[in-house]
Amino acid sequence: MKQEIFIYFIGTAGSGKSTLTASMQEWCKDRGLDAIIVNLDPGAENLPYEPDVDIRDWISLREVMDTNRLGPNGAQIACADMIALNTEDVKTSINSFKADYILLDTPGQLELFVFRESGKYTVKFLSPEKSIICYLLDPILAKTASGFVSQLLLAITTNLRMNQPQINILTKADLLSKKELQLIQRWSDNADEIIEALCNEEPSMHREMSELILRLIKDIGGYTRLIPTSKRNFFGIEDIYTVIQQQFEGGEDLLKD
Ligand SMILES: Nc1nc2c(ncn2[C@@H]2O[C@H](COP(=O)(O)OP(=O)(O)O)[C@@H](O)[C@H]2O)c(=O)[nH]1
Ligand SMILES: [Mg+2]
Repeated sequence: MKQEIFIYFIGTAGSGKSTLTASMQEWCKDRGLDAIIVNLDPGAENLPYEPDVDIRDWISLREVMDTNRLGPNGAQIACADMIALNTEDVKTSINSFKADYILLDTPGQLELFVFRESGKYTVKFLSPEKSIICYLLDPILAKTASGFVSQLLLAITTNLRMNQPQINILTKADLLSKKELQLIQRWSDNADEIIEALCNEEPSMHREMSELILRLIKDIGGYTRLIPTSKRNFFGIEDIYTVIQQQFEGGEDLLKD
């Protein structure tokens, strides 16, 4: 019996979605795990992998621009909405592979998938029970306390919109010094530290306001330890795999055979 776990990679533009999708498939293949990649970005260019299922087979950004006389931004939005119109075909194509893990790379701009109805609809339609979101935090945007907190708020917004189990991941760990990585991990562990850091960074910010924001994050459950990853040496991929297995405990761990 195939597990058919749907794993979505979501994050701001350039956060490393396509790269992590590619690394995860390679990591799975090296261990004999059956993972396919679905590209859900109609505007994707130069992907670092060969998609098994590709939304660009049904939707062409260039065609939408030409036919509707839209600029690239308008066309991206139209294309994102069109994903929902093609879910039936995408599902049929995915099912034909009978894979255990379906890795889905989402559109470059997070808002195209998270804020519009089409993304939510697609996730529900493809697999209402066995979907998990990997939310990617870009360390370049998370080095300062206020940057880190705004990234966490985006992660929560994604959780609120998609309403699926979610893992928060800190990508590109190789771009951080050991000290910077430890600091971000401490922030993700300890609300008091981040409040302190916020107040030091922005003395004009009311302590009360930062405490309220942090309490909101904590209460909603977005305050979980981040999993750091890097495209170098598959760093962190095993940790992601372990959390996914724990999430769907009913499924057997295919590595334990
Ligand atoms: N140093 C480093 N660069 C990375 C890593 N992951 C992604 N990148 C780079 O970040 C840029 C954006 O990555 P991409 O996967 O296209 O991001 P996407 O827009 O979220 O799909 C590319 O130049 C990648 O090579 C990483 O772990 N380490
Ligand atoms: Mg991408």
